[in-house]
Amino acid sequence: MSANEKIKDASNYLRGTLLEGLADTSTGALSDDDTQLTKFHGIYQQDDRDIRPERRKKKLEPAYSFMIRVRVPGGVSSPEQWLEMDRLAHTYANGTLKLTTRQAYQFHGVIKTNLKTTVAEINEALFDTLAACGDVNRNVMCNPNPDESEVHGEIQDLAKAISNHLSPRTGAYHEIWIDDGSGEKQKVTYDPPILDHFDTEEEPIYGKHYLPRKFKTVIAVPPSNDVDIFAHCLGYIAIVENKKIVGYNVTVGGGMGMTHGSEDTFPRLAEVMGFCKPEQAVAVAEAVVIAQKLHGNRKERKNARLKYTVERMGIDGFRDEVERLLGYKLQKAKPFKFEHNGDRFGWTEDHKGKFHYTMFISNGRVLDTEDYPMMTGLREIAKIHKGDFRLTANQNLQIGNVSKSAKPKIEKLLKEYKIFGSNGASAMRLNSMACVALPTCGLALAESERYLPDLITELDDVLDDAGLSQDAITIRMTGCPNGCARPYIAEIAFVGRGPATYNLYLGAGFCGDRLNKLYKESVKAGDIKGILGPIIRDYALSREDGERFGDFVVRKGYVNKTEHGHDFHNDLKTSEALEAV
Ligand code: SRM
Ligand code: SF4
Repeated sequence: MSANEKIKDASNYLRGTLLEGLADTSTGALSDDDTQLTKFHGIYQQDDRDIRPERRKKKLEPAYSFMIRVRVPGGVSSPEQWLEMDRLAHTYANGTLKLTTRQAYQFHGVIKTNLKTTVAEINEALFDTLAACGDVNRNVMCNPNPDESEVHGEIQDLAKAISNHLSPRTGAYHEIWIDDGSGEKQKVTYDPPILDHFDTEEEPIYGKHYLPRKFKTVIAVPPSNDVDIFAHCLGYIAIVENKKIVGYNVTVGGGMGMTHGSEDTFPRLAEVMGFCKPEQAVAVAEAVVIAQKLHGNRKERKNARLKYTVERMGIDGFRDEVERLLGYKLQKAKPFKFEHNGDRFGWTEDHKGKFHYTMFISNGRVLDTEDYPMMTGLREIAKIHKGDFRLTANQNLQIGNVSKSAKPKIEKLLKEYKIFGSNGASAMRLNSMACVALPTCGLALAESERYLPDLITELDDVLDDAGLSQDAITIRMTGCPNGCARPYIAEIAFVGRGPATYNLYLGAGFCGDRLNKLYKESVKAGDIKGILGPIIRDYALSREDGERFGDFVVRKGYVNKTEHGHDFHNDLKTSEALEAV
């Protein structure tokens, strides 16, 4: 078993020595083993990397604090919940809210002595942080427009049902964070497992070792692939006939993370495994989770994700196992077509006459700056808004369910606080995402959130000159190869290698349906414009009608097409074509 498996084994269902560690005021940190367990409770220990060297010099312990991730199935919050998240960000965290690439909220900079109160207050706001991270099923994503059609409301319900069903049942979360002071053990009640594969009393689905690795579930409604379905362990593609969901194509085996220089690790797109009826969807999720629990690699964490299990067993072998656990066969998958990923900005009106306003939030960071008091503006909107706030899968925000009569008041506040759906940004910026990286992420090798906006400003000049500023091209950046902004399905991607140094990938599909390929290794930040500029200009001049940037760079031979995850590292580029360019 890997070290993490041993920690889980000894943890008494995720309790570890967390209560003791929280009470210890001699350090701002928790024990190493407990920092692995806090992830299951939605909490990561971090330190401020900007001041790490200075503190080391002064022989001080790192400036420890914690990141807390709030689980928001399908991304929907009420205005009251928004106000609470805003208040907690200012009271206990660093005064900003981070909207993640998986429709969740994150707080950064919460110190140990404030952890318990913050988590308890999150729960009082009717959210939780349980299973926001850790080796379990995490926040379930779906399109954030549940009122766009009846169908969208149904997938929102399915996201909640899967999220509830696959929540860990351990009482540890309540005992540690939501102690009511009575000294009584908190009772946790959840619906029982559906399938006949009961594990232990405390964790009937997961058992005491939980899953070998994190597990991610999403639901998509074609033609929008806003959730990037192929990047996730388990996915449901809604099949709609006569405005009704007749069932779902089930996808398995997607994932982004890899390690530089290790060809045994690679991003992989999920494959369609079959079709299930709406009433079977939750049982299918349980069966896929159990199949991964039984067959995932528990020795080597780097190869423990479901994508490697599916790669090893083959899609047919994996389907056979899921069907064995279900006790019935899945049907043959039905045709579907995605046309784009990313979000659509500005106002839309739904079938019920309600309005929804999607706004671009640069890398999901909600904060006030002198020029752009966005956080204050959203707070003022939340005070009068009767609808909801919906987090998208692309770090953006939708002010949802605005009535016709309330719309002018919201519009007035949007104007007053200079909030415009797309803020006049280029289409490339609107289709951009960067992960958090420095200074909080302990795994970052390079800047990401703090650098991508400036890089796009540089590239905007090239796009303007080439007449492409309104052409959508997906661009994503991550500070390391773990892939938190899903870079390997972006038409242009930068993946951190070292300080101000990135690998440049090109050629993914615009709908998130093809992986990209390494174009140039270890590019210095200052050289990026010079490298990308000529390719962008070539695209403007010689693209075919309607041809997307990702398809163009493949057709022109800048990179070869990646047909499958296991080809990702092969055949880095077509050198003759490069010479020709
Ligand atoms: Fe992630 C680890 C941030 C979405 C793949 N991710 C981390 C940690 C917790 C670093 C750590 O382990 O110490 C980062 C915390 C940074 C910080 O300071 O906040 C982190 N991941 C994020 C977020 C906040 C990025 C963002 O800017 O929005 C996203 C939170 C999502 C959420 O609400 O749950 C986030 N992470 C993703 C995604 C995208 C997705 O799921 O759609 C991926 C790629 C998809 C996938 O899972 O394959 C992703 N994160 C990883 C990995 C690599 C996993 C792997 O299979 O190798 C790690 C490292 C690990 O697990 O060991 C990681
Ligand atoms: Fe951190 Fe790497 Fe994820 Fe970026 S991609 S948040 S650097 S783990």
